[in-house]
Amino acid sequence: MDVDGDGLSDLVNLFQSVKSKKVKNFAESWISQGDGSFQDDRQEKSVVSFGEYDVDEKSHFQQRYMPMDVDGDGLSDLVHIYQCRTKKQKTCASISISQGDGTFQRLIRNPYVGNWSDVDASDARSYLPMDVNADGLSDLVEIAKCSRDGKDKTCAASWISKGNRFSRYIKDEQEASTVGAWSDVNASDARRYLPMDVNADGLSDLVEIAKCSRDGKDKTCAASWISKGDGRFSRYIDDEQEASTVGVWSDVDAPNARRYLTIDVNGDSLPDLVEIAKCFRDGKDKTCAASYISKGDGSFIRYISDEQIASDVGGWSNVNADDARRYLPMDVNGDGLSDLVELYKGKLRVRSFGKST
Ligand SMILES: [Ca+2]
Ligand SMILES: [Ca+2]
Ligand SMILES: [Ca+2]
Ligand SMILES: [Ca+2]
Repeated sequence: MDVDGDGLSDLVNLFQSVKSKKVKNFAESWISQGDGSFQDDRQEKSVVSFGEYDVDEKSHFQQRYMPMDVDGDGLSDLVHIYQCRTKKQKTCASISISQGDGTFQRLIRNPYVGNWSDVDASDARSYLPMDVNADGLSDLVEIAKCSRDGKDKTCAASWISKGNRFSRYIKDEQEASTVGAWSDVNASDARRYLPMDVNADGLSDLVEIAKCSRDGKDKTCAASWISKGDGRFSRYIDDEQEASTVGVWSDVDAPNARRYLTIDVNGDSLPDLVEIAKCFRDGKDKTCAASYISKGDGSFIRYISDEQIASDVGGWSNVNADDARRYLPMDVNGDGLSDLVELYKGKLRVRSFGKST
């Protein structure tokens, strides 16, 4: 996220501290220097406090923060998603607007953005920050279990940013769009959704990453759900379009679970999919990145050829281990191409990725 609006992606560290039975949330900004390094150069201002909870209140570990530009000024704001205090059956979203100096101004209104489901429940809902109507204000898309024609499905409902609040598109009764079958969130075949503008029309779409079967083998498939600009999503071309294969399958809860990032690898302005998976190089376990290029029609193809060897992007650590490596796509040097930032054991390393030379 860009904290200070200089076009370089910065890092924000969110953490909690417990004191006298109170849990406090903090945000600490690390500003990108454009050379791959990050500096905590806001001194005492860099740590900002957000909300306070009783330690006994179950909801304190049920909350999430999302970086997104709610008011469209180019500075990433923070949205806090949590169980509403009074209406316990609802999910609330409170907005903290970035002031551009590493601090955030929390807005008073806490509008609800859908029903509540416990974060650790099998039908936990998730929220994705994305601009579904291309007005420059980042919206929230709620991914939740729904029922259609007697079957469990995954539905996406849009909550449109008005700059200082979110409102359900058109009206509360608008039916949420179906974006695939349902799989329990904590199941080994849980599906994941990535926001990305697949067809480059400025409206952010959804890519569904799910287990599929091809020639009798388990694979990972990517299916595109295109934003219509009115809060709805529809399957590219038609429901029969076959989802693209984007690697073999590994269980989502396995130590070698593969991860997917959206990065424009070939610089054609269409975001592509990068698969992060365990690989074996020179007798060692490594982390590899393989690219699947978006064709702009909802499909993805393996870069160059199936035989292309995936790039090694660092050592391997199990995904569910304490020292798990994390990879973040972000434009560190402002050249418009995403770089891959590897976070591990308190260290940080930047690898340039894609077509930049
Ligand atoms: Ca903003
Ligand atoms: Ca929007
Ligand atoms: Ca689009
Ligand atoms: Ca591309």
